[in-house]
Amino acid sequence: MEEPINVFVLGTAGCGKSTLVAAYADWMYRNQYSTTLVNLDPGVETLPYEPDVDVRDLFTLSEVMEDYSLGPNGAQIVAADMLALNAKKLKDDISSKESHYIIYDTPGQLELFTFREASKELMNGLYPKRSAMLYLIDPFNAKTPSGFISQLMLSSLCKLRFQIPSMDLISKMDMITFEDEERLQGWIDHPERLLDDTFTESSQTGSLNVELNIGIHRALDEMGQFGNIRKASSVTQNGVEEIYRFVQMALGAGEDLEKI
Ligand SMILES: Nc1nc2c(ncn2[C@@H]2O[C@H](COP(=O)(O)OP(=O)(O)O)[C@@H](O)[C@H]2O)c(=O)[nH]1
Ligand SMILES: [Mg+2]
Repeated sequence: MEEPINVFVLGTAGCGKSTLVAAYADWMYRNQYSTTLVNLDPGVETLPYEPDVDVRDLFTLSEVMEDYSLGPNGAQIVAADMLALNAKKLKDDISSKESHYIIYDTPGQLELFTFREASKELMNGLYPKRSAMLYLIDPFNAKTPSGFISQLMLSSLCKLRFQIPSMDLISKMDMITFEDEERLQGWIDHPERLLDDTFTESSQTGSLNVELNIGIHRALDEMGQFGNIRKASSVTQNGVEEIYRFVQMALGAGEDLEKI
């Protein structure tokens, strides 16, 4: 069997990863594409979908806390490393499902997944050549220019770390006001407006660092960060089909998967 397509959903805590996995899976099922859902978050209590492969069957965060006498922060670091050590086991479980499409829900703490070597090892131990990622931007963390820029920079760091095709997606679109949506779209369509607003925002704090603002803006622009931002809602499912199209194109998988 050809290697399956793998989609990793990344983003800061609470940005809507697990909910998007549920919405995406729902869309896939309705279109009769076979899909395997993988939960990589050992600390999550309840999920809005039924995982087919679940890291919590191997270990949970509370077990790690107890076994190693650690608090939640220390346990999360150990858990991130344990995830990589279990890459082979996870891959065996995933491949036993014989699905063409795998969606991964990643741990709540983005920095643990992105900045530790273990996560790269995990990804490399799975299907690195057939993997893409979705970086979710929580619109409530992107209300100010510096908030939005921070999200774009985190997304760039994820791209730098994993070096796989990536799509930025503003989540929870059904929750934001028309004004907030207009402002965000204005920044996406006219990045120079974002730079102007950054100056206004920083000057209000009395510590305007012109070089820093211009340098970061230029770097994001040169990386093409502004040209590739989409919007979605897991409640209305608007934007979900676009994710599927993006992944198919990005991984050279053609227009459509085989139906079940
Ligand atoms: N209205 C609405 N709520 C959402 C959406 N996506 C996530 N949420 C809510 O945001 C909260 C955090 O979502 P969750 O998926 O657990 O975030 P995670 O920590 O990134 O996995 C939950 O209360 C979700 O119900 C969305 O598209 N629309
Ligand atoms: Mg989650």
